[in-house]
Amino acid sequence: MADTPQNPAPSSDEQVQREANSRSRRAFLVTGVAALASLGGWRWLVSQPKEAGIPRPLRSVLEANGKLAGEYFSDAHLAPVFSKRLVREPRVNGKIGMRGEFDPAAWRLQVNSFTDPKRVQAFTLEDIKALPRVEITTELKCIEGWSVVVNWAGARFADFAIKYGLATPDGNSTAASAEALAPYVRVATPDNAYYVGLDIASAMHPQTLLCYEMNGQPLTPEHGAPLRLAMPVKYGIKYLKRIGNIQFTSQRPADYWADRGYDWNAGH
Ligand SMILES: Nc1nc2c(c(=O)[nH]1)N[C@H]1C(S)=C(S)[C@@H](COP(=O)(O)O)O[C@H]1N2
Ligand SMILES: [Mo]
Repeated sequence: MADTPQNPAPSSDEQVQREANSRSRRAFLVTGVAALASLGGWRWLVSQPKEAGIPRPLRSVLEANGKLAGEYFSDAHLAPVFSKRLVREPRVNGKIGMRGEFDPAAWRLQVNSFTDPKRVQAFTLEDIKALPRVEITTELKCIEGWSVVVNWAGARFADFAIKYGLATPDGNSTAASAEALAPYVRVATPDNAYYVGLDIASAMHPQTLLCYEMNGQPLTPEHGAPLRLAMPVKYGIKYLKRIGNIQFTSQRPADYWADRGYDWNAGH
């Protein structure tokens, strides 16, 4: 989070609300869950017995993960989507972890193995771009009190984790049980100066993206090139720019702003 909020770029609330209401969140929910179901890794999950419409293993993982609980996939927890006509350029807000020397050409996304954190896999931007491209237009809300509608493009975090079997101890994307999934994810800048902690349900949420484009353009360095998080179910503090490292973990990871008194979940 940056310095003092200046020149906030508020979206027209009324217009935004109208757009939100004109869309069927239910339809979007179905699309999101169907997208998960189409991934081989989730096939076992959706075939499981359901409890209130949510496959039981996922529900138990969600419950084990605390207050977000089994309501997670209800429409109340899908962020509204908007028309692209409403997008604005967000100001550059927050430069923690982005100040040092940085060579985008040498950049790799490093992922520590869940079971053996010393084992690191490196991915290129091309690896991320090879995953299905997903575009969403949602509201970026900063905890400082401003918000702006932004169009994000990138890969679903879930597609990445599932394709490479990153969230399971055996590196297998078809986990035998949901309990085998890492309960948490830590994401940090290459210099580790900015870091966020995520529960696995938020990380695997269908609207959580590893983004390489913003408002139809490649990400600029100030907005987090080559890769940043966008997760519209959370406040902007979780939209970590310039991702360097991802770690699946069983311990709830530290979080830069939670360490400074903000809510660790930072949902809204
Ligand atoms: N590396 C890094 N990422 C960050 C921050 C930061 O200070 N450093 N600030 C966060 C905050 S508080 C917000 S609101 C958003 C703002 O994104 P933007 O600069 O693209 O508008 O980035 C988030 N990601
Ligand atoms: Mo923010």
